[in-house]
Amino acid sequence: MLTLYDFMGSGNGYKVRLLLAQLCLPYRLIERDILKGETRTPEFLQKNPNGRIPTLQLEDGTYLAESGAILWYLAEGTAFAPADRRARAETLQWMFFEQYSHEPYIAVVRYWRHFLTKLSPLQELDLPERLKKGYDALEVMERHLETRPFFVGKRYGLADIALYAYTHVAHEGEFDLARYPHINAWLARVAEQPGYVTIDHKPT
Ligand SMILES: N[C@@H](CCC(=O)N[C@@H](CS)C(=O)NCC(=O)O)C(=O)O
Repeated sequence: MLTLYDFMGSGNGYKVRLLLAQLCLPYRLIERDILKGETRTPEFLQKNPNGRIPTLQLEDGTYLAESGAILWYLAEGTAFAPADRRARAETLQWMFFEQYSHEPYIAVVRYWRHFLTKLSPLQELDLPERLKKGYDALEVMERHLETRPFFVGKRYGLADIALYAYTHVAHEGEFDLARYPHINAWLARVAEQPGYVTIDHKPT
């Protein structure tokens, strides 16, 4: 059986838990508290030398890290990963966008404001720029969704899962999503997908 190492508040981990639920794949969840450094222990670093969740242990005992890589591994050959060359590349385009232009701002600001009791002076200094870049990413998404139901083609898939995870909790970083009608309509469409689970979902 698959084993997922995860922290329940994590959007990166939620991407994997959401897809696992939608694929109806059974798995074992092992929680690691990132606030207590539990992904930085020698034991965990043997599984993922980068010291981060999500980390998935496959049936053969090997480990796979990085939410995007795990999503592709699990979705290969299913309707969540397109078969068409152009659509596969577009899916990657949005997943790289999420990792470089979205997550470092929207997820990091949410982490600071939602999980930490106090920001460090450096974080306080960095906050306005992170907020600006987070809103830049939301603008790009809003424009793309003006004319489309989902990020790639007409179908819900990996790009939506990757971008949904931190966008739907962006308000926990005090991002104001009210000004993005197309993003809000897309968030609602994602939440209507078969097998959808919320960010606090654990396997039974
Ligand atoms: N690019 C990675 C990011 C993973 C990541 O940043 N994980 C965070 C939680 S969301 C973590 O494990 N932090 C604990 C630490 O760095 O010690 C992914 O997409 O999986």
